[in-house]
Amino acid sequence: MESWAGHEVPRLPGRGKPLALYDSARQGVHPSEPADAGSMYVCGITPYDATHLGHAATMITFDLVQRVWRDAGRPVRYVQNVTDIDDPLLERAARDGEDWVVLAMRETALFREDMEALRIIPPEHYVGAVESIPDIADKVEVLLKDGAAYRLDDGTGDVYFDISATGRFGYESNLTREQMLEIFPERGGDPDRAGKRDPLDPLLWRGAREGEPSWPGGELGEGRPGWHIECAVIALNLLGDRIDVQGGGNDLLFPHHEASAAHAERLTGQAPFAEHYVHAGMIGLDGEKMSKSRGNLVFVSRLRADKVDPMAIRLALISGHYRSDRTWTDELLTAAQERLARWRRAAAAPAGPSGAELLAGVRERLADDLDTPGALAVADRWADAALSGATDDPEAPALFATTVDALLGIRL
Ligand code: 5CA
Ligand code: ZN
Repeated sequence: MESWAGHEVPRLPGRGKPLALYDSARQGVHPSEPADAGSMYVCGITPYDATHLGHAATMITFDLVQRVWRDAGRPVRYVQNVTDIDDPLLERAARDGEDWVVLAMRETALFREDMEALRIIPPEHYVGAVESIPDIADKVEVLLKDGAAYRLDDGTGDVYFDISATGRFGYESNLTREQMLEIFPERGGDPDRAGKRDPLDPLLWRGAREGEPSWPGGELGEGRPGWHIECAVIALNLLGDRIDVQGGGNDLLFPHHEASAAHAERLTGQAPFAEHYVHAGMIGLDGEKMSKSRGNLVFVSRLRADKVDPMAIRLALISGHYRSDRTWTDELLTAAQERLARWRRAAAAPAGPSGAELLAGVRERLADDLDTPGALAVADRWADAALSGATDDPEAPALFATTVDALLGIRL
């Protein structure tokens, strides 16, 4: 699938620090120092509605990972998916009397535009579920033959993964079985489906149904893939058996990332699938998670249509730490607009305090689990001093602009 257009990322003098990131599996901050290129897989949109600020915040988080890795001298291999076939897409298309393919194409096109406006560095591979179906079907067949999956004998052709197949199910989310059983049905799982070995076993392949799209699945028969196997297979095919970062919002901690890790680990015989499982906090509105199903959404495209500078949206979203669940408010946006204007004035000042110290400070904060509030505080201090007439370094305003462009994605 086509990705979006990138922007040039300016090079900074010297080299950034190695990135330490919080890993949900180990429940702590650990160095992420890929030996060669850093490999990252990020769970992308299910395109049944426009990009909202929650999606944007998650995409910005992983954009920062990419920027910090690059600045530390690591090339990056980055893959993102589009879940362009799944129940929510079909349900929305049916509700609106629209062709699901047209809906998916339109919303994916809008997402690309939003990503470009927000200056998100595009993934090397942007991959749809539909185009991956032959590969996914192959891998489901392997799991079936291997005894890690089973077909229900109710004539539907549905295939499930046996969560006991890796012997370590649960290590990624660190949830108790009770917690898993509670969350599973809220996030697309079907614990009560008759004939499953374990209520938590996730769907790998859904046999064809009347009135639903389906594709040839070889020995599996006609059908369509389950959600978790989609991400496992796309990541394995394009990034290899082990990846540095598996990313997404914290709504994917369980079951999505737990199940895709288990699928990948059983297929490769290696664990863990990802060195770091990185989860961005949920952006909410009026105290509730922003989600398509709740309908409490602020769309990036709406703000852009209202002539809000995408750089202010970006600044507002990174003013909180990526891991914390946080709320979008008008005040947050106003504060970001004011900060952006102040930074622009400071970048146009004739001189400022030491540019080298500013750069070192921003690098230091970002390398510490992407501490953007800390990085913004460093930049604010520099900007305030430049605006109060500090004259130490005439090169500093230019370096300030390059620093926030390269490391924070904020073009002044
Ligand atoms: N297609 C699947 C992932 S394979 C999916 O979750 N799609 S999504 O459209 O619901 O979300 C796209 C990305 O945005 C995911 O990484 C998800 O975790 C993240 N996300 C969804 N809602 C929010 C929110 N309110 N705040 C922050 N991130 C969010
Ligand atoms: Zn995913």
